[in-house]
Amino acid sequence: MPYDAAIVPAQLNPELTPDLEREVRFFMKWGYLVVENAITPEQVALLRDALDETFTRTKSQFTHQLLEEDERFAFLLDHPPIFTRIQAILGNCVQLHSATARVTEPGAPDQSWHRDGPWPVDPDGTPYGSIPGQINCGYYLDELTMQNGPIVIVPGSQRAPFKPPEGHPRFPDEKFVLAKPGQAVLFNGWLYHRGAANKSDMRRRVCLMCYQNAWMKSRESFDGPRMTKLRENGTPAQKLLLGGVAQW
Ligand SMILES: O=C(O)CCC(=O)C(=O)O
Repeated sequence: MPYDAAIVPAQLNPELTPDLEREVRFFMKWGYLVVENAITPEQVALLRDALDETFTRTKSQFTHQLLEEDERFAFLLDHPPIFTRIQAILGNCVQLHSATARVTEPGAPDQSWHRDGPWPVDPDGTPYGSIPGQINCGYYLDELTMQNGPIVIVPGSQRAPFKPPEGHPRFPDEKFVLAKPGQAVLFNGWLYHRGAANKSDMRRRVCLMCYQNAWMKSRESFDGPRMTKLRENGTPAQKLLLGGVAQW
């Protein structure tokens, strides 16, 4: 399958500022990073409107292929405050795994602990050095509280060479991330995580943009009209993100 070789980055790693280096170190140690001012109040309002309209249409807890649903989601693909950090951690060869919105209704129960990928983990990687690289970015559009169900994580668990337990038992060092609209929560797909029960009387809305090494398989095909157009006419990074190198 031919692909445009010009969309393949010339270097694997970008140059990092000292601040970015510090954030990368934090992420590598703990498996998550809360990014302040990731989106503006105007962008929060725009995403809320777009997601509310999408949810009215689909009536579905999950919206997959989110970027096809509404033009207002499009900027999330390579939104600089996040994409810069994704590239700082994963390198320049990055592909989108999926773009999803999740609307958690009042009364929704606790999610079980899970990892997003099926691949086993070894903290040492393989002799070659490979470790599956996938980072999810949650833009929480409602302030997370202990009532509406924060995302719960076990910092450092991305390196555990065993699966999380079934259900949602407590971990002594679990952390309830009380994210605010405007912040974004980056988390390693192999971090033990779960959304807590929504005991409030309001919906809890999140857009999840999931990135990975460009050589991993994506969940979504990005073959709807909006993304097909962008893969043909976008920047080299956008083309790569949307699976511009499908096979080689
Ligand atoms: O709802 C959340 O905060 C986490 C979502 C999640 O882990 C998932 O959809 O797999």
